[in-house]
Formats: sequence, structure tokens, C-alpha cells
Amino acid sequence: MSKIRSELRLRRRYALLGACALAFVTTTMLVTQTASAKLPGSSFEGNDGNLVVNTAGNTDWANVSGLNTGIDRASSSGDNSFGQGTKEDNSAVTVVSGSIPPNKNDLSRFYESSFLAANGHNYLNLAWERLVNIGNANLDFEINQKTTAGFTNTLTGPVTLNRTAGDLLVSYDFGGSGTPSLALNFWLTAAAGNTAGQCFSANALPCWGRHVSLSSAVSEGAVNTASIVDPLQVGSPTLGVGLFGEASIDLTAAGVFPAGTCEAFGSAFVKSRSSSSFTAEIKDFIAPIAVNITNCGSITIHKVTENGDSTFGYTTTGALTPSTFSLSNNGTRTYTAVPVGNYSVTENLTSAQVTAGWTLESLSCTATGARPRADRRQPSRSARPAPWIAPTPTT
Ligand SMILES: [Ca+2]
Ligand SMILES: [Ca+2]
Ligand SMILES: [Ca+2]
Repeated sequence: MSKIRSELRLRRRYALLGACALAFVTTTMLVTQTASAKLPGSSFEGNDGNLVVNTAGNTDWANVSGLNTGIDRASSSGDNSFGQGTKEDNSAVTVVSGSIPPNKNDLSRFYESSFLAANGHNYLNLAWERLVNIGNANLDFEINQKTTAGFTNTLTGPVTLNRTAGDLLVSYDFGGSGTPSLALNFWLTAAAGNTAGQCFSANALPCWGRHVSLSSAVSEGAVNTASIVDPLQVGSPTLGVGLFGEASIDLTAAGVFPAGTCEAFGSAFVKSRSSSSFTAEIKDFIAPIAVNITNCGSITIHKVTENGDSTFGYTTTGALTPSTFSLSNNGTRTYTAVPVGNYSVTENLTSAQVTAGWTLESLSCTATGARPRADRRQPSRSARPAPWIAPTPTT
């Protein structure tokens, strides 16, 4: 989660007001879609079927930030998969050990990255690799808010997937040639107010809900049509035709992150279906890995005084709750689950504090887990907010 922290230091001498402007998104980008392999607003080459940057200034798997990698057990009698007859709607599953049948996809690796772009949209990139090209590739990436305790790549036996309402299933259906079909399902529960009639396939809750096809306006994907190199593997091996597939999704445009809401997904894994049917048996999987897919961050204000102490009042903009607060020396105020937007926090001295000689010593704004914009400027002697730093949270 992006975390923006500001710090204000005051000491007695002269009266001054300080403010820290915090912006998750500070600019509006005008993006024109071109023939390059990127979604509008994204720098990621998500439909060229390779892992390397082909156009300077872009990103691809070879250089994307926040890369997460899942690696399957060796493809042999020790590979892990779901027990016979397992379907997507099953949460109580059994992990078995053994080779993947030749007519089913034998997964070897998957990659995940996500980022918040300057246009305020969250993008999710996914990729998979398989050992043998059997033509079709029908896969599901399951993206959960919570982790499933004990579900590691050494587990065998029963496990219940820790699914939460709103969890995400990204279907990747490749017919052996052409462009893959991408779709989303959301996990539905009675507690969330859903009804069984909203299930896509199952007859009872909890279940995967409506299968939402993703258009080319909000998603893209490709499977490699020529031999490529995977620079993320030791020795950069060559992958033959059809062994690598990737996708990129604009989660915001796809409605996964509605405006003004906070969502966070912390775990992801991939599994292979035996056909394009949603209810087909799922077989091989690669155990879950930690991911950080979120559209929100937190803001922490830390107050430090020198040569005494007092109670200082603050006002904020950006609809933070509470909108005003007070801090004394070493006090902090943290706002969590802060949606994308522009925020400012301003310290307001009382006339008594001015008379007492409080003055601004220093003020710093930093962004953690993010890419701060380092355009630092001296604090102004006016009470206007936003004289300072505008960090953006991610690359
Ligand atoms: Ca690519
Ligand atoms: Ca590329
Ligand atoms: Ca496996």
C-alpha cells in the first residue's frame, strides 16, 4: 500500500504557517492510442507476446516494477494439482501430487505486476508459461483479498480457499491461435447481499458471479507466435511458440475499482482448466504468491516540536475524515484507505502560539512504496495550502 508521510517541525522563534500537499494523482494525461502494444494510459507492452521492452520508454516484464513471480513444482510425479473433478466454484479443494496428464496444460511459472498510472487508473499485468504447447490454453488467475493459510507449493491434501466477497477471477482463454479472450468473475456471498440467482454457474452461494468479458478497450493479451527469451529465468532460456501468454487489464475502466472506493488484493495464483468451459475440471495450479493490488494508500502526519510543546491545530482538504485534528510533540495522525486524489494538510497557529514565538523549522513529505516527486520548495510564509511536494505513489 502506498504510504505518504509528512512531518512538521516547529520551534519557538517566529510565527509561520506550514502545509504539506499530498497528491496521489496530480496531472491529467492526454493519451492517444497508437499501434504500440499498450493500453491507453499504460506504459506496459501487454500484447506483444514477449517479456522484453521493444519500444524505448515502455515497460515489459523484463523491467516492470513490483514484479511478483510464481514458480510451480517440477513437472514430474511431484507436481501438485487439484483432485479429479475440481471446479472453479469449489472452495473446499484437495491438492494431489502427480504428473499432469499430456492432454492438460502443465503450467510452469506465472508473473504479476500492478501499478497506478498518472491517469488515476490501476493496471494489472498477468503472464503464464507452460512446458508443452498443446494448442488451447484455458487458465484462471484467482486474485484474493486474503491469503489462504497453509496453501503453499508443498501442501497436499484438503484445503479451503479463503475467498472473500469481491475476490476476482481473471479467465484467460486462448484457442491455439489469435487473440486470447479475457473475462472477469467476482466472488459472491450471502453476507454481501448476493443471491444464488446471480451465480454464473453454481446453484448456491458462495459462487463466482457473472462472467464479464473484457473488451479491447480495457484489456489486451497475446500468446507468443515466435520463439522468445525469458530474461527473468536463470540463463534466459528460449521459449518455443505458444509457451508464454500475457495480458494487461485496466482494472479501473473494467469496473474493478469504482471511483471513490478502496479495494486491496493480497494474494494470487493460477490454474489450468481442461477446456474453455467455465465448469471444466481445473487441474494444474501454481501455489499462491503475495501481491499488492490496491487503489488506495494512507497518509500519516507526524508532529515534532523543539524547545517546548503546545497543541497545534490542523485543517485538511480532500474530504479526509476527520477533516480537522490536533497534535502535540511526537503525535501522529494517520488516515488509512485513502482513495486516489489530491489532499492537503495545513497547520494553523493560534494568535497565542504566534505570540509565543512558534516558527516553522522544517517540513518534509515522503512517499513510501511509491515514487515521490522530489520537486522540493521552501515553505511559503503564507497560509495558502499546497506550497510543497506532490508525490505520486507508483511508477
Ligand atoms: Ca509483453
Ligand atoms: Ca515487449
Ligand atoms: Ca502444479
